[in-house]
Parts: sequence; structure tokens; C-alpha cells
Amino acid sequence: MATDKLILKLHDAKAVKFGQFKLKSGLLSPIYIDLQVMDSNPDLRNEVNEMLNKHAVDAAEKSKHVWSDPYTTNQHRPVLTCTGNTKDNGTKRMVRSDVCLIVKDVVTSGSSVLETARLLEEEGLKVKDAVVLLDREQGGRDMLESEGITLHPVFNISTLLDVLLDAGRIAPATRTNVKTFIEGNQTFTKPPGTSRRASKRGRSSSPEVKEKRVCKELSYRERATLPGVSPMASKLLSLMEEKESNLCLSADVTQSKELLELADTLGPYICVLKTHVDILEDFSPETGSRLLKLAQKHDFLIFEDRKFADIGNTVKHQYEGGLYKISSWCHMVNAHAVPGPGVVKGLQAVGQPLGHGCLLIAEMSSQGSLATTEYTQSVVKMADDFPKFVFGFISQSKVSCKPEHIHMTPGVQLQSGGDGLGQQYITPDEVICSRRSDIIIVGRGILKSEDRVKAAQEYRRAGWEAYLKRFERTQNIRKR
Ligand code: S5P
Repeated sequence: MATDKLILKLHDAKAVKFGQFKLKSGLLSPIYIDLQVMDSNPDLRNEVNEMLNKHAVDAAEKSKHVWSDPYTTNQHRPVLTCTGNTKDNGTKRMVRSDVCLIVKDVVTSGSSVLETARLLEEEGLKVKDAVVLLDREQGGRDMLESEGITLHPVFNISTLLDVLLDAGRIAPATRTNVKTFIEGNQTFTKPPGTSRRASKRGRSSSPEVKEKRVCKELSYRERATLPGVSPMASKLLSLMEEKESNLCLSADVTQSKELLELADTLGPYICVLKTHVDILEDFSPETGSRLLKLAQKHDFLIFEDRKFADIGNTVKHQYEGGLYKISSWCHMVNAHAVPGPGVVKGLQAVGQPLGHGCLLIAEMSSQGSLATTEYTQSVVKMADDFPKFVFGFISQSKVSCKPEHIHMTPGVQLQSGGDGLGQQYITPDEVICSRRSDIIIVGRGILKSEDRVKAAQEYRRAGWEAYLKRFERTQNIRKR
């Protein structure tokens, strides 16, 4: 009841708004939570703080630790609070202790809680719980759980919508609209076999147990030589480590000359060059053979982003025949899983004898994509049936725990945002560090830059530094 009252008060204070709001990510959201209104409403702020405090006490009790208020932290108590989300805010109030509980306002993907947790872990602290006012139910809870952090929201978006609907504050259509948005904009997919119940059982302060539950982090080099790794993944992981690049150039140009120039000038900085052969106005077999020579010269792989999505027999023809004879000049292709396993069987019949590989599209970067939750999990399961040919995923985050699988993520720019046609951009750091993908796919971030070489160098550096940061952190945490 207290929560319901608080929700209504937040709505009265216009902290919850409905309409069309452009988020920092560039997404258009039908709901906006503006907690800054509390700056001019101290009573409301006190109520929110009280509620957060109560939840923190409960969370601390469940974890068998004592909660202490951030402003009265007592060094003898084993729990530490960290109220900010930046290193400055977060560590200024820190006192050495074993366990830290993070308090924040709103959680969407969970990456900002995780970022704070990583900083604290670097200082030797364990973060097991996070208390938040609102969970937007967009994957943050599961993502944090996969990292060993339990989220304790005062309320979630479903409760908020139900309370406002029951109080006659919103129409049923508004509730449906927001729910559809939330479902279509999930930021994390639980790897198969990590159900919430399984995760809870596995939850323990023992590092061995945590190690088993959390996807194991290996370097690209270590993954390249795993016994079950496919030939394509092995080749790609080795050359990524060799070239210190996890950058895939999306060479979306319409002239062969420009494509070949891009391959020659940017080839040294990339691990993969991605094409859309059907947007070339002047494709000829020579384009394919010259591209292949440049791939050998600069040691990158060619990925034709054909997104096959038909029955096995048809995709077989599309892959090896027709005008483009795709299989004759590229090393990897991708496919939608919608038709079922037949699509992979058809492609495999052509590609596997050539040593080629295929990526399945598990998630898409575009707004309102239908490739979410259960669909994504089914795609990951399908990949398991083709371990020699399907070597990974096009996805927005790590969707498979198998280190043999490579994750490639499009919709990447140095600044987050969108393109007005549904594309949504996130940064290399978010992709590699927070969402734990392996390769950034960058098109217009480089192509529209005045100096493409400089831009490619910048993206390569950003992607690689994010990988090193992620890897070092997990190694440090494992050592403890
Ligand atoms: O979900 C996806 C999957 C792909 S392969 N979202 C995407 O944007 N892509 C492709 O990545 C898209 O077809 C385009 O070639 C590239 C992104 O280009 P950018 O210019 O937006 O970086």
C-alpha cells in the first residue's frame, strides 16, 4: 500500500510522464521518469529515501549483513552504501568493508550499477545487492543476476502501470503501449540454462560457485584454440588477437571502386569487412576476386550480410549461385532463424566444405525489433545443432555462454543515438564492456567521417581498449 501511495505521489509531482520522449540512447520512449522533480519537493524526496532505506535494510538482512545509512556509516558495520554512480560519488563516502550495497534511482539495462560494482570490486569490495526505486524491466535485473548482483526494486514498471490504471490516471491503451515498448526493448537475454531459480540456487559467496554460474571469461587467443571451436571462429579469434582489432567495417557503399578502396585503406585496422553486395550498382565477379585478394593482403575476413531467411533449398542457390556467387568470395554469411534449422542446413551444405561459417541473427539493433527474449533463446539453441558451421551471433549483447561462440554487434557509434529510421546506436565501451559482445560493427560512424582512416583507427582503439578493460577486470575479480 505504501508503495502504491508513493507511486501516486510521484505521478502527482509529474515524476512519471507519458507521451513521446527521446532518451539519451536515441530511443523514443512512451514513458519518462523524471526524478529531478524531487529537487523542489523535499517531502517527496524524504519519502523516497525512507522507502529506499527500508528496502536496503531488508536486502541487507536477507544477505545476513547489517545496513547502515550512507550518512551515518559506522566502520564496525559490515555493510557499506554507495549512493552515486560515478567513481567520485561512489567512492568518496566509502569505508573499507566486505560487502557493499549499491543504491540507485532507476535501472534499465543495469550497466550503470554494474559499472559502479566493478569500480568497487577493484577496491576489494564485494557487491551482492542493489536497491533501486524503479526497475524498468528491460533486462537489468537478469543482467545483474548473471553477474551475481541481486536487484531489489521498490517497484517495477508493471506495478507502476497497474497502480496508475487502477487509480484511473492512465488509459488501458497507455499501459499496453508502454508494455509493448518495454518488451520490444530488452537489453539482455539470459543465456539458456540460467533460469532465475537456477541462478538463485547458485548464488553464493563462494568464488567457485560464482565462477560456474557466470559465463567464463577467456581471452580471444584462449578461445581460438578451444577443442570445440569451429574453424571460422578459430581463424577470426586468432586474427583479432594478432591485429589487436575487434572492429568490423560495415562497407555499405554502392560502387565497387569505393568498396575496394575502403578495403585497401582500412584493411589494416579491421578484423572483418562486411558487405551488402546487393547495394552495389556495378558488381562483377572481378569485384569479388579483388576483394578476396585485399582480404589476404591485409588479413581480414569478408562477411556478406545477406541475412538469408528462406527454406534450405532456396538459400543454397542464393548462397552459391545467381549473379553474385556469394560463396566464391566471402568467408562468412548470416541468417535469420525464422525458417527453422533448414535454412542453416542449406547454407551449411555449401559453406562448410569451403571452411566458411555462419552467424545467426539473435537480436537486432533496430527499434521495435521482434527478435527478443524467447525468440533469441531459441536461436541460441539452434546454433548448438551446427557447431562446426554456426560460429556465433549477430546480437546486441552476449547471448551465449559458450566461449566458442563469437558475438558481433551492429548499431555502434562513438556517441549513442539513432538515425531517424529506427537504427539505434550504442558505444563501443557499452557493447564490449557492459554487454560483453566480441566485435563492434561500424558503418556510418566511419563512412560519414571526413577522415575515414582516422575514424577507423579511433573505433579500433575504442573497441580494443574496451576488450582489455573487460578482460583485466574479470581476471582481477577471479584472483580474489
Ligand atoms: O541488427 C542489425 C543487424 C545488422 S547486420 N542491425 C544492423 O544495423 N545491421 C547492419 O549493420 C546493417 O545492415 C548495416 O549494414 C550495419 C550498420 O550500419 P551503421 O551505418 O548504422 O553503422
